[in-house]
Amino acid sequence: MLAAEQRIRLSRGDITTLEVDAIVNAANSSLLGGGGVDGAIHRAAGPELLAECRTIGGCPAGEARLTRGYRLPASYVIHTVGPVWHGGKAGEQEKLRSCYRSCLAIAQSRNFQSVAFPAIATGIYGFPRQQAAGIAVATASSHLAANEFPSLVVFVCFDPAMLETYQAVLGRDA
Ligand code: AR6
Repeated sequence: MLAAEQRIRLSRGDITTLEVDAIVNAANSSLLGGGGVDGAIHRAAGPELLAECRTIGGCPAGEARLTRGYRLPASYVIHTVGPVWHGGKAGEQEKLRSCYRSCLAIAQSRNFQSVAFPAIATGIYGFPRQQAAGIAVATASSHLAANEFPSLVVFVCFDPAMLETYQAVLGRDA
């Protein structure tokens, strides 16, 4: 097993194009779709994804739920619900940590090799980017140090500024 650091990769672009075992969706608690990455994932996966999401009955912030990937190149989607940013004194950091932990626990329990994450909560939900990237990397590193799966975590950055933020947090380029 590679060291935790070597099992983290950065990628720039659209998460819906990635051929991984699972991509993570930054959903809302209804799990019935929305804007941002959630909208892109539902568009690319097709209406079967929404149909499966309807059977789940929602998901509280900080937790995660698994569905199939349908028309996506990824086999599965792990839907998680980030915290809405209210200034940082309402438990937002712990909720975001819990999102990453919950998704990674599903990946471990299903023996997934590769899981790709968007920057959960940093768009419409307004979580500060640098703090969110720090939580993402720290939570993934501690999971990877203690677990065999996933073998690889990919952090997908939708824009160049987000890529720079993750590069700074990781102290390397890719
Ligand atoms: N691939 C990768 N990253 C993306 C993509 C994409 N195709 N599209 C956007 N991002 P957001 P949130 C980045 O707003 O803040 C939805 O309506 C984006 O640049 O998608 O958790 C849900 O239904 C940002 O860095 O999610 C919820 O109501 C990151 O993904 C709400 O938005 C997350 O931005 C969730 O808000």
